[in-house]
Amino acid sequence: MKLHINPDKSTWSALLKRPTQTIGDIEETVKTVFNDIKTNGDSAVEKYTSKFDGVTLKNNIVSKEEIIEAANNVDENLKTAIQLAKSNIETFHSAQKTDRVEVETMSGVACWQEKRPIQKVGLYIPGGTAPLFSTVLMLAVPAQIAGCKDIVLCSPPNKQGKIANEILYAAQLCGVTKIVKVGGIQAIAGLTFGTETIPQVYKIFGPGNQFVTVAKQLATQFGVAIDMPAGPSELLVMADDSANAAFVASDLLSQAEHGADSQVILVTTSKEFSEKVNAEVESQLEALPRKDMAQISISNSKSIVVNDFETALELIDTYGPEHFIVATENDDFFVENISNAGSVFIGNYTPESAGDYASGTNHTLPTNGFSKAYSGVNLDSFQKSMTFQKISKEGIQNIGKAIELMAEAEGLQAHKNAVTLRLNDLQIPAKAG
Ligand code: HSO
Ligand code: ZN
Repeated sequence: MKLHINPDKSTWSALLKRPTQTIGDIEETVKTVFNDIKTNGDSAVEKYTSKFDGVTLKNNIVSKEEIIEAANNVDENLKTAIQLAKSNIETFHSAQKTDRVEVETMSGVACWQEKRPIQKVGLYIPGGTAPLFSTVLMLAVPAQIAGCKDIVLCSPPNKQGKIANEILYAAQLCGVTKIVKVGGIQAIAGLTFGTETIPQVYKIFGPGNQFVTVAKQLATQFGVAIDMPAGPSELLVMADDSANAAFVASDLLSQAEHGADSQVILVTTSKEFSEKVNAEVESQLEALPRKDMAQISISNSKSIVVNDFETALELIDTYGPEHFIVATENDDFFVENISNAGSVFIGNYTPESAGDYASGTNHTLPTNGFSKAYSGVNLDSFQKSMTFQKISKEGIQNIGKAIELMAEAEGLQAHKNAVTLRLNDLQIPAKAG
């Protein structure tokens, strides 16, 4: 990790720049696939699945038998672990339910706000060599708690035409209603337009490579909502001499192993501590199966030494990390004052892995500085707030005159009439104000 000591504020934005993403000509490919699937449905989906995933599928819907077989092939201890994680995620997300908000703004004018589930949601789970089935829990559990009716999961098939057993097991455990073997752009296009086999949905969730990310963005142009713009994983650790250098190094590596484009940053008030962490990173890295990937992301990562906690806080808020670990002698200072972070992990015994898998918080979080304005996935992501109002005869008399005056001033006579007719019906002159 490259060491930067007391960098001048004028250099922060260059220092904190994320590794560049090359969107380039991806957009053209995405548009072509979208058009094709919009016009030709499943036959186009089949074509792209054989082109991009190298397998031709006549039927891409996962059957009940396949799910049972997959569940039989998941190790019993792993099933218990998945159930524990599911239970914690359920507990935390159920607690996010809110009561309806109801007020009478004036006598006879009742207004209330209530959450209603998004009826149809699509969950995208990437494939690859190590499919991250934990993401199934993070998306399907809140979808089920929110009460979404159609929960469609799409994941690319491997060369044998299969989805990983763990993904299928987790999906059935968490109430997914339909599983389709389809990945990449074709999955997102299918969920956007609907095909004979892929149901159309109102909102698409989940991580993915650059093609999936661009496809999700294009989906929004067709009226489909998405969870958030996704990017490579990030972790920023704030630590001082009171932290454990080996623990910190293990946390940094845990994110670095996600991919060569992951970004990890250490901010510390102690140069000596940063050197200890560096040595630990080098030695722990050696034993990692994903060493090659982690090494690239570590070589792009930074260790930043600052003079005091105030400067550290400002720097962290400027970066807005996806994950923020704080292990210092005064964690409260950071916890109370941090403005921009997707998820915060506090103290020496709170590894980021806990939130990735099992503590209960969600691991689908804003990257690329989006934590400045976006929330991570939570129960609200699967619901909408709807407002209601009911006005009594007394109520319309109380607000009628104000509406009439405002409508008239805006030149909207029909708006005014909608009130006037009612007031006339009551045959009582409206009160002013
Ligand atoms: N850290 C990743 C999520 C994940 N980690 C899944 C392990 N499995 C992005 O928050
Ligand atoms: Zn992770």
